[in-house]
Amino acid sequence: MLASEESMNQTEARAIFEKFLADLPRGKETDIHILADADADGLPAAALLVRSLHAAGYSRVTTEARRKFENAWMPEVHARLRDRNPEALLIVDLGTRPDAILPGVPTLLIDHHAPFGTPPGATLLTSYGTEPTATSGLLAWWCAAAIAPALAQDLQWLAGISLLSDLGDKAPFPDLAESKKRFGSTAMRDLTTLLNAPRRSATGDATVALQILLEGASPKQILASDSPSLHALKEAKAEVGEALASARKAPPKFSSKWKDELGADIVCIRIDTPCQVHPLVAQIWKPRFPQAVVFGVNVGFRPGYVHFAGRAPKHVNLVQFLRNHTPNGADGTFGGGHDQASGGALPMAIWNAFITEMGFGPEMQVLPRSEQLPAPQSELFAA
Ligand SMILES: [Mn+2]
Repeated sequence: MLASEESMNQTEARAIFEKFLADLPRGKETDIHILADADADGLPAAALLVRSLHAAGYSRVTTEARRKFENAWMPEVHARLRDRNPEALLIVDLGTRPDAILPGVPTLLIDHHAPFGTPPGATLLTSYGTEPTATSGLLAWWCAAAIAPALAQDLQWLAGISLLSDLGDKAPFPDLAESKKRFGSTAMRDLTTLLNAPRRSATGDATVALQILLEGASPKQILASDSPSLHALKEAKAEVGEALASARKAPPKFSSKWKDELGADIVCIRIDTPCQVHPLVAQIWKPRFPQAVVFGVNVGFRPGYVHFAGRAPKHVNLVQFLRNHTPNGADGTFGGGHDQASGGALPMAIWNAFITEMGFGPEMQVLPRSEQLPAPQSELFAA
């Protein structure tokens, strides 16, 4: 939709959003459903959209967070969405692909990831290809400001959290510094960490995190609330912390096979946990191998699958490399994300072929659980 030399700015974003709303089949009575990513960018984006739409008089707006393993192009997800019988759909921070979601239902995708295409008939509001690249939360804040400006001012912290979560403390948007000043940088950071915990936990259910953002007045108010929801976030954070502590002990393995094409060595760290800590593992090891592509490889995240998350140095385009090497049988998420932060999920057999192709040996092969050899006996009991 946008040529790369154009820049997605607030004016364009609000024009796209206002046009989408103006075309809704039943105006402010339209049943609108929002499916958002479960992280601290997608969740604030969903909260901003719901709260501003309500404030603007759209009374029939609901939202949910993506569940573990889900994306917006799975038949199970489509079936669940269809059950709600929405008259309009917003798909937020979940990437964009050329395949239909709910055919015939007006759909707006708000996103900033490397696109694969746009579903037929859908509207795409993306900041991808513009520098700096606005997060989904910031795009949603621009949309909110178009229809409920006073509320958007009060909720600027939601945009700030999305910037902190996706782009870090140095995100080149004035909204971050401004919201830190208004709402407290420590409170914003602490809340960001808590919001990101449930989707990384073994259940991956971020419903509570979303609920908190649909109701909360500010980060400080939320953190002081002592509510069961806040305790649930703290428990998730402790669970993820434990999983990460053991995952970070795994040793790195190396391959130089694709150095010419990729411009970097590949480093794999293999872990085995139901928690979504493989992206964190890649991030933790990245400073140790600043010139390499680092993959956090999780063989225990989803039964029968291997999930991996890569982090690449600035001169490497990991999206392009992965799309060039997408194995047959991969789903449409392989090589999504950002140029320096991409990955995928593969059924075990396909993973084994893929990682051999990447130049790794038996240390990265996986076997179905039932075929795994018993653990070697300890020295003590050896004959
Ligand atoms: Mn995002």
